[in-house]
Amino acid sequence: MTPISALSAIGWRWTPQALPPAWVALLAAHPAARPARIVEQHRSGYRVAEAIDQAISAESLPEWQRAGSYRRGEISPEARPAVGDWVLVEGDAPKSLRIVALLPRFSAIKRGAAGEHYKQQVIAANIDSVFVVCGLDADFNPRRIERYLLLVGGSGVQPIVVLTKSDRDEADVETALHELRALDAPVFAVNAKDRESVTQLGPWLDAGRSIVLVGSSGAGKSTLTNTLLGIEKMKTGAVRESDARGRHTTTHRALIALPSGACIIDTPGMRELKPTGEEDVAESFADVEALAEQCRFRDCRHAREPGCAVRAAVERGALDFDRVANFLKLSDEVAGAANQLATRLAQKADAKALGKTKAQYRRLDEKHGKH
Ligand SMILES: Nc1nc2c(ncn2[C@@H]2O[C@H](COP(=O)(O)OP(=O)(O)OP(=O)(O)O)[C@@H](O)[C@H]2O)c(=O)[nH]1
Ligand SMILES: [Mg+2]
Ligand SMILES: [Zn+2]
Repeated sequence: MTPISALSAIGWRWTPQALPPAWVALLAAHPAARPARIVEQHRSGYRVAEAIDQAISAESLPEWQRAGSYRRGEISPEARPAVGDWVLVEGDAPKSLRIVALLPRFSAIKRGAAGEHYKQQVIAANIDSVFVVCGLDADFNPRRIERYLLLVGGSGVQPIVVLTKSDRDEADVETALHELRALDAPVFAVNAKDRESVTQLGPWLDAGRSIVLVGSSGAGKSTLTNTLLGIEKMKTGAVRESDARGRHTTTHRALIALPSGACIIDTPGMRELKPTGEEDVAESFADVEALAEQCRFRDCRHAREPGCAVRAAVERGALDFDRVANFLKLSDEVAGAANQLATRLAQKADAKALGKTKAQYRRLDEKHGKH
C-alpha cells in the first residue's frame, strides 16, 4: 500500500486499525487496489493523487460515465465520485491508472441540479468545513449566503462565511456584519490578497482538515486559495465593473494541499443554487422558526394574519423582513424539491419492481418454456 505519510499530506487521517469497516471490506474485495483521492473533476474525467502535488488522469468505471444509468435509476448520483472522495485505484501511474471503487464518504455537500439527468450534484466530499465566500462589493448578498447555509446545513460540514475585499473602498464591514448577525455561522471579513489578513481562517486549516470554497464567480475563491498556498497556482480573473461579476475563471473543481497540512477545494463560481429537497429550513432559520411557533395560527404565513409573532419581531427591529421573506421562499423551494424527489423515488421503485417481474418471467420461461 502507498505509505500513509504520503496520503496524509492529502488528507488521509486513518491508522490501519481505525479504518472504517466498510473500507476494510472494499479493500479486501480489491486486494490489488490502493487508496487515492480525487483531486480534480473535469467533464472528461477524474484526476487522482496518491501524494502531494500529484494529479494523474485515471480511468473510471463505465457506469459513472453513462448518463443513461442515472436516468434509469441504476446508479444514484451519490454513487459517483466527486472531488475530495477517496477511491481505490489499480494499475501503474501515470499510464494505466484505473479507479475500481468509491470508498463511502463521511460528509458531502450537494445541490439540486435541474439541468442534469441525475438531479443532484455532489459539490465536494469528505470535507470538514465549507467557506462560503462573498465579496464586500456588489457581490454582497445576505440572501444568497442564507441559501448556501441552508444547502450546507445537515451535511455534517461546518460553514464559515468569508467576506472578501474588505480592503476595497466600497467595503462596509460593519453594516455587512450587522446584516449577517442572525446567521448560525462564524463570519470573517478579509482581504483575500493579504497573507496576514487570512490568518483569521487558521483555526479551520489544521493538518488533516479538508475545506471547500463556494461562492459566486469573482468572489475571490481562487485569490484566497493562492494566498493560503503562498503561490499563484490558480488563475484569477478581474470582475466586471458594473456588478462585480466574475467571468468564470475557474472551470473545474480542484483539491490543493496547503503548507498547513490542510486541503482546500477551489470550485468554479456557481450560477444556480437549488435545494435538493433534503434540506431542513427550520434548522437553518431557527430564529424565525422559534418565533413562528408563537404565532396565533399554526399555518401563519407571517403576512397579514393577526397575532403574528414573526411580524411583531420585524416591527421591533429584532428580525430583518428580507430574512423572513427568504425563509418563506426557501421553504417553498425545498417543499417543491422534496415533492419532486419523492415522485422520482416512487418512479424508481416502480421501475425496479417492474424489472424484477420481467426477470421472474424470464426465469419461468427458461424453466418451463414460453407461456
Ligand atoms: N482588493 C481585493 N481584490 C480581491 C479580493 N479577493 C479577490 N479579489 C479580486 O477579485 C477578482 C476575482 O477573484 P477570483 O479569485 O478570480 O474569483 P473566483 O471566486 O475564483 O472566481 P471564479 O473562478 O470565476 O469562480 C480578482 O481580480 C481578484 O484580484 C480581495 O480580498 N481584495
Ligand atoms: Mg476561481
Ligand atoms: Zn406569523
